[in-house]
Amino acid sequence: VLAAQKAVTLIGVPTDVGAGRLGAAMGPDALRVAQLGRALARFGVDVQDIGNLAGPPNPRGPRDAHGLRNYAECLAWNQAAHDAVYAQLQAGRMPIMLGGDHTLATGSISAVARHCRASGQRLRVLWLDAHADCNLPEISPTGNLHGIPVASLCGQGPEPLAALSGAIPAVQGPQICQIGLRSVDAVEKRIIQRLGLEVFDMRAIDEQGMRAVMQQALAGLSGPEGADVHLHLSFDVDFLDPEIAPGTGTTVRGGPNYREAQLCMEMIADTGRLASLDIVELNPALDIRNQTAELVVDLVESLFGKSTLVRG
Ligand code: HAR
Ligand code: MN
Ligand code: MN
Ligand code: MN
Repeated sequence: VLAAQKAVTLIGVPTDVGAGRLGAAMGPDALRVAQLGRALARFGVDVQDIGNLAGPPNPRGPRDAHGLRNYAECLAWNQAAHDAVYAQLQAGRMPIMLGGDHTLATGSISAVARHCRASGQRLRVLWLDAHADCNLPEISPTGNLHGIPVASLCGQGPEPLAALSGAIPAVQGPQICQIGLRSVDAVEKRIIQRLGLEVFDMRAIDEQGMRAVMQQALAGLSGPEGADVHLHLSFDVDFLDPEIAPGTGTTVRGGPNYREAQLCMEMIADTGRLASLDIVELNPALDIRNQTAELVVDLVESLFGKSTLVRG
């Protein structure tokens, strides 16, 4: 196994309160039906599935005074995700959060940031997504909280969410590397610059290829120089091209194909630093015979070291 951890805990967080359409709440069970746990166990990983966290239902509310929908419910789910992810990290296990919409990365990555602060590790976040997710409440075109987690983590936006890790900001912009972007709102382009995010959009992948992009994204992680790095992967399923991954709520055409996505995962595995993972925005209501969940399981196998040949 090439992940930093041989003991993994699956944490289901069944909610879509941060999304514009219903269905991501069924994501955790779709991943279980696709046998995620069993796939990891085949690599000798000790897998524990602690089931689903509990939280409020989706009120499908209007935009509030700050421009956000379902803020109180989002905060409750994120607090629950934070607490569960932090408990697993403290127990020395690798949390895999099964979302749920991408708002939940605020909770999970806040927990990882807290853990890194306590243990003196350096945190690096890889954010695979079609979207930048760095909107601010007032300027969000939709009011959906899954459009703002990167801003929250970088200390922008609504205070209780931004403060979940116990320090503001939880993460510095340059610690976050976004890959696969192809739908960025006009104001987000400025925020990306202001926060100092490292971004490889689809044009970078087209021009340089996935291999060169991942070499840059993962620079300094392998070997002794990266020994104290905790690598977190936040995997939004809409990163993938909709032709291969239709089961997600905000598809954008022109994403990585199957081979590119596999290479991306294989190169992350090769670093040996992966220590926590979010799988978010899987929407079984929009999927075809669970194919997107099955593809995600296939990709996670690569993330844990599945390869065609003995390498290295
Ligand atoms: N940028 C848009 C917004 O803020 C769309 C966000 C898309 N949703 C996601 N996030 N799936 O990655 O609403
Ligand atoms: Mn996202
Ligand atoms: Mn997205
Ligand atoms: Mn760690």
